[in-house]
Amino acid sequence: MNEKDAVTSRRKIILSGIQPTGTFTLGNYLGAVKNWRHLQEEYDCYYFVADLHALTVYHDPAARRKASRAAFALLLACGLDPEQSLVFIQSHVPAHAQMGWMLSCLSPFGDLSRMTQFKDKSAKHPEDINAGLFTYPALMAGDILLYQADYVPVGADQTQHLEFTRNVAARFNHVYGETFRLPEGYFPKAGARVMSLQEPTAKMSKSDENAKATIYILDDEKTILKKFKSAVTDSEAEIAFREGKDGINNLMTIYSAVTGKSLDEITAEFAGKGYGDFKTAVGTVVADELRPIRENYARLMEDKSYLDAEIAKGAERAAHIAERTLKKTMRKMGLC
Ligand code: AQP
Repeated sequence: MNEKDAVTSRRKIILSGIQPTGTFTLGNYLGAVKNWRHLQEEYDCYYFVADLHALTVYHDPAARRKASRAAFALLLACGLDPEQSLVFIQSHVPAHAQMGWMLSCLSPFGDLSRMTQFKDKSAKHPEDINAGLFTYPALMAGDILLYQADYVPVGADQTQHLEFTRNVAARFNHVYGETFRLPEGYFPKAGARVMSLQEPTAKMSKSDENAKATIYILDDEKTILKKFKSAVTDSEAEIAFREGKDGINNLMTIYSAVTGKSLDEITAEFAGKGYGDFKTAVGTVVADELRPIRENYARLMEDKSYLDAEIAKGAERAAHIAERTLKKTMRKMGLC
C-alpha cells in the first residue's frame, strides 16, 4: 500500500466532549452519548470529560473532582469502550490548556462576542462574567484541532462553535503554514433534542434547578415514571406531533429516539388512548433503556482500581497524540 492509500484508508477521527456539570440527562444521552456509542464501530473516536470548560461557572472543587470521575464512569457505563475509543479527562492532558492559549491569540474579539453560549451564560450568571466564559471557543478549537479530528458531532446549537474552530484553523494555517485539518460537522441520523419536562420550550439540562424537569440517567424506575407522569402537556387529548404541542412533541421525540418508531407509528399506536397511558409508556421504555446503564455505573464505581487505571490510561494515550500537534504548533509559532 503506498503512502497516499494508507492515508485515505485510515479510519476518520470523531471527537466530542461532555461537561461534568452534573449527572448526565436523558438529553445528553439521546442527543449525544448514545450516538457516540454507535460511532465507535466506524470511526476512531475520542471522547472527553470537559472539566476545563466547566470551570467557567462557579463550582465546589470537591464536588467537581467527584463529578469528573463520575462523568468518566458514566461514559463507560453508557457503552463507550475504552479499548476501542479514547476516553479521557480534559485537564489531565495539559496540551489542551496550552493550545487554548495559543489559539486565543488568533481569535478575533468580534467573533468571540457573537457566540451565543457567551451571551446565554453571561445572562444566566451576571455576577460572574469571567474571561474564560469569553475565550472558551479558543479552548474548544484546541480540543478539536489537537487531535486533527475529521468530524465533530454537532447539534443545531453547536454549529457556531464548529465554524469558529474552522476559521481559527484556517487562519493559523494561512499565517503560520499548513498545520491543522479543518474539521467538519457530523450530523447523526438518529439523535434527539430533548426538552425540559416542565418547560418544554427549553432544553433539558443537567443544571436545571427543577429536578422534576429533568430525567437523570441514574434515576430509578419509580422516579422516572413519576417525572413523566407530571410532565407538562396540553389540554387536548391527541397524541400527535404538531406546532403548539411542545410537551407532547417532546414525549413523542423521546419515545421515538428510544424505540426507533416513527412519529406516525407512535400516533397510530396511541390512537384513542389518553395522555396518562402515553406518559406511562414513555416512562417505561426510558426506564428499561436506562436500567443497564445504572447497573454498569454502580459496578464501575465499586471497582476503584479499574476506574483509576482507565482514567490514567486514557490521559496517557490522549497526551501522546495531543503532544504531537502541540509541538508542531509551537514550532510553527516560534516557541521551540
Ligand atoms: N436536552 C438535550 N437534548 C439533546 N442533546 C443535548 N445535549 C445537552 N443537552 C441536550 C448534548 O449533550 C452533549 C454534552 O453537553 P455538554 O455537557 O457539553 O453541555 P450542554 O449542552 O450545556 O449540556 P447541559 O446538560 O445543558 O449542561 P449544563 O446544564 O451544564 O449547561 C452535547 O453534544 C449537547 O449538544
